[in-house]
Amino acid sequence: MGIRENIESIRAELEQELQRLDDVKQLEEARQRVLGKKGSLTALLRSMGQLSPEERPAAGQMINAGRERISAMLDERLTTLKARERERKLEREALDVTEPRDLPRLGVAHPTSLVLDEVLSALTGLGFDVVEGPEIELDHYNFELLNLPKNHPARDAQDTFYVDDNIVLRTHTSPVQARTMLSRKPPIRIACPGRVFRADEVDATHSPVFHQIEGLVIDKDVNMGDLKGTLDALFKRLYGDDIETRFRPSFFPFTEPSAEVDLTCISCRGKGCRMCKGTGWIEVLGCGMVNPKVLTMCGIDPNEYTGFAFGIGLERITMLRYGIKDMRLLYEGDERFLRQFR
Ligand code: 2NL
Repeated sequence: MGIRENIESIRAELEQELQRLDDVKQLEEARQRVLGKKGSLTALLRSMGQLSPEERPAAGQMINAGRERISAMLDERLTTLKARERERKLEREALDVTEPRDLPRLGVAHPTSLVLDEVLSALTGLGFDVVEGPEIELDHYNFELLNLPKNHPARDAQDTFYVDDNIVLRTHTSPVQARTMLSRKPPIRIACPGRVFRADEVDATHSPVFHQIEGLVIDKDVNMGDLKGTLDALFKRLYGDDIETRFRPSFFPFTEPSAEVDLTCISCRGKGCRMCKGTGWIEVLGCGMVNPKVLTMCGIDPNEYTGFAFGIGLERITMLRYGIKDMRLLYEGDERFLRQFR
């Protein structure tokens, strides 16, 4: 058999083999069998030694041309196999990102926060600014400026957490308002939410840490009617247009006159139920006209300006809003309770 036929039969055999084999590894083995050190085409090249010097150049050219054709054929097949392997790998490793999984456990807003947000958005809707201040407060701002002088019973260590002689955990958010009166000029319209502290034992209606929102309005000719109108508007926004407020006389050292405010019972809407003990009314806050002594101490002339203030216990209205019977539920962080407010 001549060299040409020899090359052709190697090529034809390889061509058939390439069609059968279907991975890169097999292809590289086939390449070695033909073009490798001990490959059939390499053997053919070596056998040229037996040819006469005149025959060698033509034979060498033929073998090299054959080598190039075979090499190109191998490379073409290699490209096809690589693409196929890549396709198979992608298929194998495919990940269905739409497959449903268990949902992550999400936290929820605390019911007290939900009510705080509602009240604050109602108050800001009425033109109030939100102002915050320190929880650890000077006696001066917490008591003195609010007409609770030294030896006043509210200052007793039984009711107040003292840090030292002059520093207390604030017992209300009023010191934020006192600071604001000292730093801003009227008109003032502010809502002051925050954490407050009283040395109380824990029970179903008391906690040593609780939350308040106080409101303060100072301007020319502000009167008790403005106070009533503001609170009416606030609670109608919160609970509906059929909700009314009722004032009863009361006493606070920082307001004069002072009132306790009842709200149409939001559980029975005034008809009388267990929650309102059949009266149709529920007590929700205390308020009054800012005591002129307080205005004076806070740098505001009571002959030029008057004002009203009110204080809401946030836990109390949260309990009313959701029918929660025991305040401790609001502090314990029990998921079974909190989940219900999702
Ligand atoms: C309540 C009712 C109240 C105030 C808070 C206040 C603040 C300033 C001046 C005058 Cl700076 N008053 N706040 C007024 C009336 C009632 O809270 O039941 N507190 C425990």
